[in-house]
Amino acid sequence: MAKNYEGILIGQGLKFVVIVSRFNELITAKLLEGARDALLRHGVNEEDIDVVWTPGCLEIPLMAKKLAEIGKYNSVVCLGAVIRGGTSHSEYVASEVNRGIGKVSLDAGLPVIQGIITADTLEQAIQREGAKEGNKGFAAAVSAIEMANLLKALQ
Ligand code: INI
Repeated sequence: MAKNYEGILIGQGLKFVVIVSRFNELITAKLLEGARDALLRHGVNEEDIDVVWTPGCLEIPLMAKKLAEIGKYNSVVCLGAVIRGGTSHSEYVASEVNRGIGKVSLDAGLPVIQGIITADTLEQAIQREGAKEGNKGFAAAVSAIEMANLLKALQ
């Protein structure tokens, strides 16, 4: 019979770092709140959560790479907000940050979780940080716990 592997949603004993972008801080501060809430409510100890702020989303992949290399964390959670109406190079920012986070995760062999909101308008972004569509920071943190435990289960 096939054996199923799943990541449990118990965070006790796991260490996380949340990278959060200051750009669009109105939104990203709420994503951070959601991520912290999820980690704490799933049993992660307060002292096992580090938070690192970057100027914008574009700086997140490098920071994620450096933090993954330290070897201290079970997962890195990346939070940011790209609002298309914001500046002309928002498309570039969105695609680079997604590509970068994916690459860091594969290179490091560590769950580096993408919690970047992309939205056409500020209003749409607000929906995604807790108003109607749930908080993407919360969801990203839950994925981080699940993936960290799944990797442990497979080791
Ligand atoms: N950074 C973001 O986090 N979100 C954005 O929407 C955004 N836009 O649209 O420009 C943005 N730009 C800044 C970028 O991340 C860098 O911090 C900046 O280019 C300096 O490298």
